[in-house]
Amino acid sequence: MTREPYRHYVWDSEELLPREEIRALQFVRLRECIRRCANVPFYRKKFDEMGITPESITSADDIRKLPLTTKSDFRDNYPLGFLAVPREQVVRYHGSTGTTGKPTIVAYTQSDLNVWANLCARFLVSGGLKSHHTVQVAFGYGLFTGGFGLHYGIERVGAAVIPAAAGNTKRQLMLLQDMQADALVCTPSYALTLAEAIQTEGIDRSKLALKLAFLGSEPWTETMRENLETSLNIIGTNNYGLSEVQGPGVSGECPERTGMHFQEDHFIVECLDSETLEAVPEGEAGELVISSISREAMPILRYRTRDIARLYSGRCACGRETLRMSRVIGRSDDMLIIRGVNVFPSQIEEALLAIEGTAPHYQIVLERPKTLDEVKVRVEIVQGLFSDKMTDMTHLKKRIALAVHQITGLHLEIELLPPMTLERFEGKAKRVIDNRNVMGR
Ligand code: DLL
Repeated sequence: MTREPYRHYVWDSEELLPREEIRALQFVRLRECIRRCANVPFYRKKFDEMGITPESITSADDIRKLPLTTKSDFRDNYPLGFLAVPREQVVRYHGSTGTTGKPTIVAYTQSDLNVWANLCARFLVSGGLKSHHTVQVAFGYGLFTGGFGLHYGIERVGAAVIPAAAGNTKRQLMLLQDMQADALVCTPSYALTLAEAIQTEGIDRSKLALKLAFLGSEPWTETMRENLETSLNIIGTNNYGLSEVQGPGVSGECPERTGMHFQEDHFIVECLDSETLEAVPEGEAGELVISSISREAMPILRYRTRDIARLYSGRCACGRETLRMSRVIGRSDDMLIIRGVNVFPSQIEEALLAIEGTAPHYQIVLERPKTLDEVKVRVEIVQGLFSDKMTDMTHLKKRIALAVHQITGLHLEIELLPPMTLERFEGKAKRVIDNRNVMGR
């Protein structure tokens, strides 16, 4: 790929702040943030108990002295217990759909929306977006932050948005062809669904104008990226975010692709051991804990994301000196403990995709017929390779089992499926089917 000079991948000058200036800005913003948090009863109580005042914070490192916030704190303060401004200053609400019951509601002032659009513009530009591009957004528009977040970021860059919204794959394909979008925004698993549909519908790839894809909102692997880049003929960049601290725009990749740059002038990120809550050494996997230090409506301190990733420091060739995060290895709540071994679905994906002949469609099924957990990995075979010949399939199964063993250390049961057997996704993929609680009912 011939690449333009790095300045073409930078949206605003703050992105290139030297490290010391980032830390100085974080300190100033953190103090202001603590003042705002004092309007939130949950934090006020904690501050009183812990003796925290804005003046007791003397550097950005003092983030460690502050209380943690968890998903259940949001639940306990549903819907608007974390609001730090009078309700009349709120101009937008979003939320994340929890797996259990009520969503987590997040609120934004006009200034929060402005910052958000800017932060999305940053990762879009660092992934190659230009004002002359047309972008098809295939994320849900609604409480989910993906659709609206990316939408306003794209407009901020001056590119044109096609707000196609999630799903309706046939219509997505029609729009891609007719409107000649250069860029696509969706989850990696939906990009896969689209790539597959392009093939099955017999659409001539050269008739599409797609060049870029901004993919995020769920874990995916490097092999999945290679797969999507080849099948869609795009450059796919990864971006990360979560509703509780804003939505998309928390971090995103630059052309170097050596991790996603944290937007550290607006967020302070830590990487902690989930058990001890101590910082892990740089480069080691831990839980990301994020504070949104510039938000007005809902400033959040040290939110335990449950996302497991690694953090790296050091100046990137792109000029940014912000911390970079690795791909999300998995969520601590998605971590499977199989016969005492910790496994993330992404590790199983990595193993499956390393084997030629497997399709990137798989499911991990957990069952507990008696007292022990049993795990089956169901994986689709690519068109043309699924064979009636027992020996071929047994051989393939063995190779997959070996690859899974090499990466996870576990011998798991593998089930091969004909193409197009498993469910396809419009938003975030659901890879783990946990039947353990329904067994024996
Ligand atoms: O998914 C925000 C978002 C929208 C990010 C669009 C990027 C693009 P939630 O629905 O609150 O918000 O889900 C947040 O999704 O804690 C991660 O577990 C996961 N996640 C988000 N981005 C990535 C990514 C949006 N690039 C949760 N890689 C987070 C892996 C991701 N996981």
